[in-house]
Amino acid sequence: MEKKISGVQIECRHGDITNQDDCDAVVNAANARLETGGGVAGAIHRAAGPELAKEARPLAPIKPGDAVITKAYRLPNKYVIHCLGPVYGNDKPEDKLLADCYSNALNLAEGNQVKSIAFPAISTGVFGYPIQEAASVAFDTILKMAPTLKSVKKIVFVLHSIQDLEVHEKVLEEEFKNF
Ligand code: AR6
Repeated sequence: MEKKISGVQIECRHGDITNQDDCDAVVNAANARLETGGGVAGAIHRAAGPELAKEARPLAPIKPGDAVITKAYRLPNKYVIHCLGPVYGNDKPEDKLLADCYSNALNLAEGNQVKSIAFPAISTGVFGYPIQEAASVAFDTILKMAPTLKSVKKIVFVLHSIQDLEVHEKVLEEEFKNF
């Protein structure tokens, strides 16, 4: 599914965040130490190689809502933007902290002349954020920021399951009605 707002294309696709060769940057659903881990962080660090953890180490620890940028090494992208999402039910207010991840990631992308960026569904795995609520926070933040973006022209949501893809498509459709 693809939508356009203020010249910014927003796309939802099924896939793996490590295979997004049409995007300048990919976002990592990181841990505070910016180390490898499970889910997205494990996949990104495995695919990028050990240089990624080496560059990231001095940037850690990060707080929920923060984003930092590194090179992408063996990934087919220029940059990895590492975001620490909130742990649902623990880091509060979780909706603001999750929104901060998306806005801070997009601001870093803008500052580094990134034209296209791929996001996973931050916080919706190990961190337990309900998928539909998380999608609503993500799209609300992105649609509000779209008119201010100068460099970023394509934002892709990469969903690991068809079910998560369907939820995102439905929420994106709904959110578009509010803009
Ligand atoms: N590509 C795209 N999406 C994926 C992939 C992939 N390769 N693998 C999983 N997902 P998670 P979090 C989906 O747990 O909730 C890590 O261990 C997954 O189905 O990666 O922010 C870190 O070290 C889910 O919908 O991130 C942290 O400690 C979404 O990506 C912690 O988990 C996010 O799942 C971060 O937890």
